[in-house]
Amino acid sequence: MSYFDAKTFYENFGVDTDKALDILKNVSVSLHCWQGDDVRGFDTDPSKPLTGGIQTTGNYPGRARTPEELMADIDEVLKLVPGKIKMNLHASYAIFDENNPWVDRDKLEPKHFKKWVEFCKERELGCDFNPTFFSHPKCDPLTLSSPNEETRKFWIEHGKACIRISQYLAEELGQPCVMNIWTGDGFKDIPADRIGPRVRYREAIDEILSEPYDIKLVKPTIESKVFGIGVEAYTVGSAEFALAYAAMNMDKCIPLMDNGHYHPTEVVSDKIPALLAFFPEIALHITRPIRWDSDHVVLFDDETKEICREIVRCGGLEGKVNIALDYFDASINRISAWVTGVRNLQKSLLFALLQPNGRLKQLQDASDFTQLMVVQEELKSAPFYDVWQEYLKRENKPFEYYSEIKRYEEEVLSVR
Ligand code: RNT
Ligand code: ZN
Repeated sequence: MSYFDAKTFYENFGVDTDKALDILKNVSVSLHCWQGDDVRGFDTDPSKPLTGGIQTTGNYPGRARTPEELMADIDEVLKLVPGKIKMNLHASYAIFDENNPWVDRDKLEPKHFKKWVEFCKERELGCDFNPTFFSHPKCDPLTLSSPNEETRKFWIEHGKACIRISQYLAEELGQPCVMNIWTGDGFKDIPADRIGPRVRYREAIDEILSEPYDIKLVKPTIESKVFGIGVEAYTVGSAEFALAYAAMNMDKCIPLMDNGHYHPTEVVSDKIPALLAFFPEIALHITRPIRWDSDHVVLFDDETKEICREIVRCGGLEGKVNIALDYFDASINRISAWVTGVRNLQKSLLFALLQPNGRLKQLQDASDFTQLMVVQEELKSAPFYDVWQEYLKRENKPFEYYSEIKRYEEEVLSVR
């Protein structure tokens, strides 16, 4: 089928494919820098294991080991993905050199991210940011919820430094910076005191957010989690904790949902409209959990499509939903992991934009559940692929991308 035929097909359902493509190309998707180097960063010993309940598995060759390598890899990704990309950095990706020697995380400054700003400016990208509360000797193992005054203070100072860096990124790049607060704080086994760490965590976030920032430029988000590896029994920043914090501090921050952070039968697609009934703005980490928060590459699968359908149906593309990717696979080519995930998210957004949402809502409101099922099922085999191809064509991106990734692997990654 040609794009013209596909367009006519969708028109019969009242869907304008050109309009969908125009919307899609302006949807900002935050690209997580940490897929390129297995969440190692540049500020700690890369031979030390990750902590905080997250893990990368696999040792596919070619991991980026320096800022230069990571930036080159991101450029390769940008060549192959359509749409509007925003960078997403962690504080652990600070760049140190002769003029700016290593400092610990509580002493980080905007200047340590100057090279990233230059990188983003040259490519006209915005940038999101994350304090890094894991994989560091000062995790005792707790960070912001630690009973140890000195530990907690260190991490609060880190959080405040990150607010200043986020404000700098937003001002320099002319786009708001979403700054996500996530800690892996928790316990391997049944704790004796569950409320103590949570009260300390609440107070620590209060202190971080007392650092001055312009809420139009810096958007702090609070990410919850159910459990992590080695932290199976108790997570300080649980779903109720994070949501309650965001709800009580709506003028200061936004809730963030990662779809790997819930019990396996819970779905974030259903939580999006629940939150948007109260919050003017929310944030998402889109990932693929297999049985747990395994952070597999995002696929064009049912839940990703459903998440995107809710984003579209709830008006999320009009500034209500901040979309970021969050996964890390070290067992396959990392560029391919990145590109495949971004493209699948874009595909899912396109799929959602090609639904006759107004008509489907009418059928639901008229209790015509028979026709609702029939129409939705028919649309699953609509000529979606032709519209996707047209999108790539308009965006000047290759349809087949594996051969380019293979070339880059042979010429660049395999000689690292
Ligand atoms: C971990 C959280 C968190 C991290 C990144 C690296 O479970 O999802 O968002 O993946 O900050
Ligand atoms: Zn996440």
